[in-house]
Parts: sequence; structure tokens; C-alpha cells
Amino acid sequence: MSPHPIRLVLLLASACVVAVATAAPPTEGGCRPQVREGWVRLGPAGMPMMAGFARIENACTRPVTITGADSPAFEGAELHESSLVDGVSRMRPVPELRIAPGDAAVLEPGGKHLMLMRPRAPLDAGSAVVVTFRLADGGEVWGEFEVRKPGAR
Ligand SMILES: [Cu+2]
Repeated sequence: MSPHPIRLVLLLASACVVAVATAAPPTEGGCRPQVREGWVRLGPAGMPMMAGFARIENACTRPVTITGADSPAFEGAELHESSLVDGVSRMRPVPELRIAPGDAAVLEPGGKHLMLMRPRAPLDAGSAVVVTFRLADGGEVWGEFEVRKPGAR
């Protein structure tokens, strides 16, 4: 005796639903982007601000939005973007940074970067600082940033 064809289709369909349900991680809401390759470029001696760079990778299935940054090593941290205006390099604040699923935000010299202001203690090349990024959903992610000499690229 073989199953009625319609009954067989229904069985297959319900098997698919179960497979999809078990493939999705139960803690998808807890997926967080990853901060990689972070580094900070020291400014000339006495400069009260320096720039930070990193890749922020979103391997989650939903977009994430970064709304700000903080660092225990600095009194202030902001997201900025550099651009050339009439041949002059200018910076403007970036109020939020949206990262699509499977994409990465790249903070790099000449582009988007972290502006780290007023270090709480002098920083030496070769040391590391922590930077925390605030997310629009209320969460946060952090990364370690290696401190490099002025002129590092
Ligand atoms: Cu800046």
C-alpha cells in the first residue's frame, strides 16, 4: 500500500518546515557583528586626538546599525568620515553606520574612521586600547585596537 499522493505532499511539506525551523539559530536576536583588525594611529606629540580604524563585520542575518562609540582610554569617541572638498580634506560626523547582512563597515585612513579625543593617559605604540560600539538595538560590541606610530597606514 502506497500513501495517497496528496498525503505524501503534505508529509514532505511539513518535513521542510521542521528542517527550516531547526536550521535557524534559536538565539538569532543575540547575533552580534565582529570588530576585527582594529588599530589606532598616534598623532604628533601633544595632539589631543587620534584616528582609529577597523573592519566591523556583520555575519548575522539582519542588518545592524552602529550609533556611536566609546573607549575607556579616551574622554570622547566619535564616528567620522573624511572627504576631499575642493582639494581640502575635511571630516564630518557619521550619525549612524548601517551594515547589511554579510557585509562589513570599513574604517580606514582617508574614509570613515573613529575620532578618539583626549586620551586619559599617554599611549605608547605597541599597546592596545578597547573601543566599544553602541548598536541601535541597545546592544554593543567591542574590539581591541593596537596603538601604532604616527604615519602608520
Ligand atoms: Cu575625524
